[in-house]
Amino acid sequence: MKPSLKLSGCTDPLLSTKLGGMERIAEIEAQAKKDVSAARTTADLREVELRYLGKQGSVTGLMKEIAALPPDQRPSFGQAVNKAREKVEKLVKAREKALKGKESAKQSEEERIDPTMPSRPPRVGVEHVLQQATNKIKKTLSSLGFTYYEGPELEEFRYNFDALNYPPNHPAMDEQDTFYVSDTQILRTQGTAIQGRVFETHKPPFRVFTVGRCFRNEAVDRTHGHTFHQVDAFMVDEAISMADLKGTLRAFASDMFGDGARVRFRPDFFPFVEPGVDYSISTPKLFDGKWVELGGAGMIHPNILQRYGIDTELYSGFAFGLGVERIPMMAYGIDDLRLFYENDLRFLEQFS
Ligand code: FA5
Repeated sequence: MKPSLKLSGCTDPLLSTKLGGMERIAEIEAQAKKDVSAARTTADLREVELRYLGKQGSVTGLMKEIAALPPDQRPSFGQAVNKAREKVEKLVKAREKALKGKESAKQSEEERIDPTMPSRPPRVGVEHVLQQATNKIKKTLSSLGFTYYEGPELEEFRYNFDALNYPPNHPAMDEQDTFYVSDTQILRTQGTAIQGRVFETHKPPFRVFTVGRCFRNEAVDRTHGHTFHQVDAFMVDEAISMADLKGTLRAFASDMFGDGARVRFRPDFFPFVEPGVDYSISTPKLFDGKWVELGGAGMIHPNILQRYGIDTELYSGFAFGLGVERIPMMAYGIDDLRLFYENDLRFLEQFS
């Protein structure tokens, strides 16, 4: 005799039919078979599995009903449900294997590497435009007989100011406010700070230059940075005059900007030179031929030479200090120095 079912607690609509228990088992099994083979992906299959074998699944629902049957019907109904469950489990497993095989074949195809493809060309970097300018400056000044000297960026106050003839508390220092690390150590404001170090260790004649970073407490704009670069050079020998300074800076301008570059000197004040000038250049091609100031220059103040025991009757010297950023700005018509520091490759790669 076929077991009949009470339908209490049953959530599956199939079970609420009037079918006999065994027929319903067969029906659920048949439906499961169809659903399993209709699953196209392992994710679909997981849903089907839950629908039949999950906590709320139809096969699980059948199991729950065993207890509600009269005791004599329980064994045969229970066995039939168990068999159905095993069958559905097997079907799911077999389908899972097939789907996984297909999916991994598809994945390997998608991720296939073709070792015969030509490799991407290596990306070759470009030397930073300020480094290029620095190299060119070094080459030019070396060819004019100057020796490269490196001073520290974290400089002693006395080399940056006292040794350069700044009287204590002189207002000229206000123009070069900087970052103080201690009362005696600062981030150097000017390349000229190397002078004292060279005078302490060298005897004239000499021609020396340095290129490096300088720092100032500055409101940043198109032509001013809090960090920037300067080239600073000086020469001490017998009977050096303004003519030597002008000739050197004219040669420097021609080398950096070509023969069409013009130079201009106008009186200016710096505590460490007398007389002092500012140095500007103009080229017909750029900035409509307008004058652009590159830096300051002058004859080294006798106070400085005497401070280091140099006979000022015999020796004299000139010095100049220029902004490095101004050189590529002038050469390439760049009107904002902040571009050098933004590290935008679209800008930097133009200078290869
Ligand atoms: C000086 O620094 C002097 N040491 C130059 C000098 C050396 C004069 C030897 C005489 C003898 P000045 O503060 O003007 O001078 O700076 C020189 C150049 O450095 C400027 O013309 C400019 O090109 C560059 N410069 C100065 N401050 C900045 C800044 N904040 N950002 C970018 N460039 C700067």
